[in-house]
Amino acid sequence: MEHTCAIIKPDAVSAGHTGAILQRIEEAGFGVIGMRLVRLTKTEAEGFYAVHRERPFFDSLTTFMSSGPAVVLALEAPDVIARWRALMGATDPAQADDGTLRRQFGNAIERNATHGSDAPETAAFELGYFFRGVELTR
Ligand code: 3AN
Repeated sequence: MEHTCAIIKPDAVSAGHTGAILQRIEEAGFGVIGMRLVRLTKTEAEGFYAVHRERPFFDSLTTFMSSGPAVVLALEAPDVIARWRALMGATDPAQADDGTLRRQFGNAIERNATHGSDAPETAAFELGYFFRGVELTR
């Protein structure tokens, strides 16, 4: 079994796509073992995206991620890191394949509806960031 941290970003939550995205997650067969509605502070968003601190879009990205409620999920399934990233599609919604979440719900490379961890190490960091001290089980 593998775990990943998925986020329904503020653009998708405010547009009313939370339910549709959760339905796609359930249809994919991923176990939802943690779920929180969070309103990140700018500082919390900066901590979450610390690996991108030197990127030119860091300030804009963390401002966006702290602009409204987001839904953070802990997902469990075999190979879920790659499978969730496949369901999301490419980072830029304009480049994402038809049928992917970012194609359907994303607006721009920054406002791209969803997040997913990119490796087991980042999944562990990100799940610890949002579910520290919480037992995650089915
Ligand atoms: P992914 O989320 O697909 O792994 P990363 O890790 O390269 O993509 O980027 C993290 C987040 O930073 C993306 N989800 C996106 O919101 C934002 N981002 C990436 N590239 C850009 C860019 N060129 N301009 C603005 N925001 C970006």
